[in-house]
Amino acid sequence: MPLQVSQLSERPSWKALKAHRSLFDEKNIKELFAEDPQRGEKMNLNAAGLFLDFSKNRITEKTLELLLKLAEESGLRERIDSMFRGDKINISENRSVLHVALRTPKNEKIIVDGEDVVPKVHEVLEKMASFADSVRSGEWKGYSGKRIKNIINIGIGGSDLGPVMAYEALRYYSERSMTFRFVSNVDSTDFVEATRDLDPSETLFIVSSKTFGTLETLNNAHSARDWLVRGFGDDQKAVAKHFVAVSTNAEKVAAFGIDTQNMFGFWDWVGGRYSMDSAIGLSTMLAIGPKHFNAMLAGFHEIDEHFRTAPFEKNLPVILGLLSIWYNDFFDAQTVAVLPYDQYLKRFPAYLQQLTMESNGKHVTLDGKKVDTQTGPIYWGEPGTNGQHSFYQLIHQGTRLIPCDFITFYKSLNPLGRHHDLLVSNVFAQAEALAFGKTKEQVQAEGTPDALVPHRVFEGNRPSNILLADLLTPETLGKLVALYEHNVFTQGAIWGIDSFDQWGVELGKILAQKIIPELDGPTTPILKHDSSTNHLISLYREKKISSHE
Ligand code: G6Q
Repeated sequence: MPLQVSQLSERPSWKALKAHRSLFDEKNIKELFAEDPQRGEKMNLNAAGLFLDFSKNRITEKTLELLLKLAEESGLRERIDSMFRGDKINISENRSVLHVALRTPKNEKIIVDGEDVVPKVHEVLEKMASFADSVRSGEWKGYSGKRIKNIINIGIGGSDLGPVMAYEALRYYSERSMTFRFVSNVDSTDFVEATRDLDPSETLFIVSSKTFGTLETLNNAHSARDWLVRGFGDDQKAVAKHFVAVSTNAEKVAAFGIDTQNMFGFWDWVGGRYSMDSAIGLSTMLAIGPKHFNAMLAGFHEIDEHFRTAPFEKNLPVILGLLSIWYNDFFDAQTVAVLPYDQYLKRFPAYLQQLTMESNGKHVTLDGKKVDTQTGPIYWGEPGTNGQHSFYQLIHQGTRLIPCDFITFYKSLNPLGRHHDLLVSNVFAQAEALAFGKTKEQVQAEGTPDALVPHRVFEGNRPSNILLADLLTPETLGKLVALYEHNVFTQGAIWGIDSFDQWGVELGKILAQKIIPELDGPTTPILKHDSSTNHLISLYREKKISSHE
């Protein structure tokens, strides 16, 4: 039986890990490699087409054993089974957490509230595919009979980051005769810049919003409708051919004026940040076509099955999750850097920021008690090699510990001369330098003047993982995303938190609603905020009025 979730620091394995951690005050990664010459060949995993080298970590076999024990004591197995069974594990919203159902093959069943959800998933996928085919082939025409050339996804947070990331990641496979843009920010600049060079008669908007009540998305959607209708001489009938919606809320979609025939649904058991493979991925399917989209789903499913069935010691997401816990909770590492060495993955760190930090940025356990350990680390990163010429300095020689995940591929989608070898050599070199550093003796041997030696010493002992796959395909992208989804799940299960709610986002949505009329109302409002907020509101009104005079 798992212990009470609030007693994490009391678990025997946690205490044992705490004691075991002192070993690494004396022993660094270099010494660990010296002790076992085969370490680099042993500490890796190869599953579902992904290869993970985790040998350059501050761990021994004993560490792994204790971390795996922690996973067991924390009831991880039971939590995984609960998720796949469709139990309502998002307890603060009383919802199932079933993004895994979005990629479940047709012949399998997942029952939620007495109903098999798998046929519903495939029904929507088929509707998306026939729509995508008709737009891509030119069969679906705009109101004036022109072919649709531009797709604009309007959404924010989970209804934007996944689609943007996937479009960028899979651009190689995209229909190059079409233009794809993403509008998310309520800052009008976002919408204006996205549409400034487009012809409304060739443009299709996808309004993506789970709730269809999000301020940013609805405002952008209204501006989009005005822009479109203006382009058709104020003919409102044009909307039907140029707007589709992705939502769980048919009523609000209809109220906005989009025919629910042109709506693609999903369900409350799909969290926003876990929705890029639901109908929220409609822009992705329009870009890459149904066949590639299905390959992406197959990639997701392969990792789902691996996560569900592989023993923990061979389970990629479990090992990655445990390593994060190790540094976050036992070494006070506050962040994890994700460093994709593939230009197409340039938005992957931004996508992961939401996935990881919205999921595990929690301060109470499932039973509502304050956590007694640290929870979610800060995820951040940039594609390589660019980061090497900026922030890597701090990772190499700063005072903070920043575990890194390097991601790269054996092959390039755009082979060109020596570029790919140079790219990959940088991954290997960075990880090597981080782990092994450069000693005082090595620096001196290079003839460095004494005064400069300390500046040129690299302590090393900086941990990293290297994740390798064959080629960035839709299938591989699905695998990578599922890998991090379940890594996040593993961490959340150990901390005993609800990784699937987001009350912090909800608060922001409510607070802004209160201030809007105070900024744009015709009469001076009576302000009842703190003195700073009151002053800022008054100042803004004053400047706004004076700039209009
Ligand atoms: C994700 C969050 C959040 C959400 C956005 C958009 O998990 O819930 O980022 O996706 O706030 O919400 P809508 O899709 O409802 O517009």
